[in-house]
Amino acid sequence: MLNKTEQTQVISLIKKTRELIYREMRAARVTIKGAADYVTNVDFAVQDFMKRELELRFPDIRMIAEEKENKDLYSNARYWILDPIDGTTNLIHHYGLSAVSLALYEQGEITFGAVYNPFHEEFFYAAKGQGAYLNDRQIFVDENVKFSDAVVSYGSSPYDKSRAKKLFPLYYRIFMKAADFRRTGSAALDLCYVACGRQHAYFEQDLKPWDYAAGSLILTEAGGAARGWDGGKLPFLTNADIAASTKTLAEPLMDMLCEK
Ligand code: LIP
Repeated sequence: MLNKTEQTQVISLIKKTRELIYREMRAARVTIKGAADYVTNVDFAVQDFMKRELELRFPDIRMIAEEKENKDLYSNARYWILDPIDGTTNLIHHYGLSAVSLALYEQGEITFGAVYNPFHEEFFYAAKGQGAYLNDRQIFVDENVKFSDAVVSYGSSPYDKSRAKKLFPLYYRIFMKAADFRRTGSAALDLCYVACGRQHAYFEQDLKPWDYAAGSLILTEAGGAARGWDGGKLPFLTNADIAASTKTLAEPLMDMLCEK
């Protein structure tokens, strides 16, 4: 576990990416990794900065990150899990919903998570057992909402459109039972938006560890639930299908996701 001084150090480090992100965006260069899957010079600049600065302060903690090779991972080790820019497509189109997402993985669980959107100046963070915060104000899920009044967000797996044939009928079933949908394009922010009550549930398939690790701790520390579509614990070191919500909506959401 990070102590309070170490948490403050890491939060300050992540906030320093704001200037770097704005500077790099002025010379944005986009590389296509695959269908609807992009990486920019901003992603690489933030990853290089965070890797260098974290290694200086915490030399014994390896990093897992989106824009690097991650192999020989062990469940009993400690890792930083970094998405330098979650919501890269949004960044390319100046959409304003992109975030730096950093988690600390320790022996099978996430003990610290931070999600920073520099475009809205919103900094979400949580430490295990210490609550969840947005800009230093404690946050909680909006627990007293029934499914028919819920705002539900989802991920559309745009880089794997073979999933669409099965996913869209599922969206229809859930949409007909909820109040409305949202699609932000950032899993990390979706999880944080459920944590602070802007949304009440979120689901997406095949998310990478760096998409969901930090946001899942922020959500559970805000009183929510984040599990796999099979109802199991999240793995954190591998991809996962995420079902996230208030505790009240966890069962109805799971029932709809598992409906054949
Ligand atoms: C994004 C996720 C989002 C998903 C996008 C993309 P990235 O992460 O946060 O939920 O639907 O396809 O994977 O690639 O922008 O870091």
